[in-house]
Amino acid sequence: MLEVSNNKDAQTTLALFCKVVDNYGDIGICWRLARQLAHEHGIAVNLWVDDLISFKRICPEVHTDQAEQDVAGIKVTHWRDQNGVFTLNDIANIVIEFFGCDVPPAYIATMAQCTPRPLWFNLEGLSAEEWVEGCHRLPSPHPQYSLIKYFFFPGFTDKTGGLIKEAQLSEQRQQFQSNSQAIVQFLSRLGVTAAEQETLKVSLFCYPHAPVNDLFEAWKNSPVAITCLVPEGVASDAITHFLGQTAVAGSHATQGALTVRVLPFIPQSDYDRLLWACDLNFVRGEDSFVRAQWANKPFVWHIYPQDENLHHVKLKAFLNRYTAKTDALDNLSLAWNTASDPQGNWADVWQTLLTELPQITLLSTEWEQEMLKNGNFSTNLLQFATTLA
Ligand code: TRH
Repeated sequence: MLEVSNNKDAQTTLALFCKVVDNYGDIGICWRLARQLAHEHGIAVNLWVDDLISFKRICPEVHTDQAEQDVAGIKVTHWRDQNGVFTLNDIANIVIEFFGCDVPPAYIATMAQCTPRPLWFNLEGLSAEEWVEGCHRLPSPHPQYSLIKYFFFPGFTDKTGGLIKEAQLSEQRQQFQSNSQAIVQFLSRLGVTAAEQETLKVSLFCYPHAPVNDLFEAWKNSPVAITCLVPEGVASDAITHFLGQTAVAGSHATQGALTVRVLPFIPQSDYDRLLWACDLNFVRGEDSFVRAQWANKPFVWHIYPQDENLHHVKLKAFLNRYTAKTDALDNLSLAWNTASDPQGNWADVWQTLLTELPQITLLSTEWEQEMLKNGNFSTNLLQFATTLA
């Protein structure tokens, strides 16, 4: 047990504050971390989240009308505003704010009255850029109180916090991937037909501005049949255009070598299985991007867009580090993020990548082993916390 309270027998408590800026990545990461801290480290976790509707999309057990609820052994508090009155008993031993999301002022003021002081971390976004190593674990003293907040960065090297990965994940993935019946049952449950399951299966999760139409044109002329599985709500305009009807779960159409099938938006654990079941995954943001790396399948990342194309710098920083790739994967990744112009050569880029998919799949296993050498994000965080306690 992490000893950060006066009472050595007490269970360590942790408050994780999450504001959903947009989409599902903020709550997706926090929910994953909350579960791991509770289930693997025996910590009493209180997840504060401002948007229960987004949370419910990835975790259907969530009730959107409850101020407090228990979900999978984690206390979930609907974080409605910055007000609130807190006593010393309300304050957790460890406080994590996701992405500088501003813990309520009264909570911070009460933290400052605790003995010992809670350990306070700001959980930062994932980037492969060099500067991350220099900022990881940096202290930031509070201007008013005797409190220090530490920046903690996920990352791809041993000078960062590493990546979030559950202890049993590789084993679960291997069991699933080696059980063809389990894969058939899973895909059938999502409505994927037996014939579609025989084709090259590609999952598609991207932002609306991705050049989906260009890729679909290349796929229509692909030498192998492709089934593109796209959760409802993703790239809806492009999917509707292809289908010739509104893109709702269950709708599908075939043009040339390409079948596009719209899936329901699935719970987070099923999304992992989808990545494991497909031959190639298009992922985005941060959490699905990391999960694709644990799927041991080739993937193409659609990075979250930033002003002045800053995201292109981040994309290239990752591609420079990433070893499970070929030139064709680099080319498609850059074109997919409009960081390069394939000048009408989408078909060439695709066909080269297609022949290299088996090689990239093998390299993905090596990448996973490399990343595991950096340790696990939650364990690294708790080890760092122990040094501060
Ligand atoms: O949804 P994202 O684009 O999220 C984020 C946010 O935009 C955030 O503000 C930004 O900081 C970050 O990207 C970079 O992509 P992400 O991170 O991949 O999160 C998606 C989550 O949704 C992930 O936990 C997987 C989950 N998911 C499901 O549970 N079911 C599904 O069907 C799909 C497609 C995803």
